[in-house]
Amino acid sequence: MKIDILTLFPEMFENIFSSSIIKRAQEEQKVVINTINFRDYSKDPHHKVDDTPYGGGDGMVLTCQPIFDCVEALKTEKSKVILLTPDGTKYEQKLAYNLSEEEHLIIICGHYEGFDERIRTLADLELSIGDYVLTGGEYASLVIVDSIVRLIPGVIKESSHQNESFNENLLDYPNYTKPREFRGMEVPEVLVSGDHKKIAEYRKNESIKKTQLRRPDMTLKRSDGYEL
Ligand code: 6GU
Repeated sequence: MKIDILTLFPEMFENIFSSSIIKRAQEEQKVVINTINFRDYSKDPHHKVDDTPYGGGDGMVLTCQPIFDCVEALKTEKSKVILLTPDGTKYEQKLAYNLSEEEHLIIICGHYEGFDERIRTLADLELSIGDYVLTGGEYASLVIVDSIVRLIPGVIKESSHQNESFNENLLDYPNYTKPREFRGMEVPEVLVSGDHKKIAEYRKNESIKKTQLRRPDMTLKRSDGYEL
């Protein structure tokens, strides 16, 4: 998979993409991630990328030309163009799975007070990561890229995905490791019983209980009729 991120602040990505699992995924050629400063595509003599809003008001608005030229330079028939904006569709795990199967993602990070509305016509998908306002799409793109890259086959052990939160619209079950007792807190007996059927049952029940308690909204989304 190739991911091109259009941003005015490529330096914001450097440390994160050269650490941990994302670093390894790139080293193992599971993903190629480029950050592209769309200011380099500005035809303005001063490389301007924004201007004052028509109709007046505070702040500056990203202009069409640099972003259109940049996307058009990178795009092929196989590309999916994603625009990051607080008014986009809310990003969720299911979409992370779908996007992890794409060949080429072009991700546009909005910034400043906003962007020219016509930039939306470039996008196949407009995404937000939640109901709060960030200073720019850079943070959102880091979240989205991380959640996609970890799902690319071979990046992390496939079995790690089986029981994680949001699969089957359930939150993850509780995990314990050694020691068996810590400051009076004991590991549940069933987990040391060696009875794999009982353990699986316990984990499923704990997942269901936790989901009902913490995320009753998720219980509305189950498609299998499974009652929580
Ligand atoms: Cl994608 N961008 C910005 N600026 N703020 C956000 C967001 C995106 N998602 C949630 N808040």
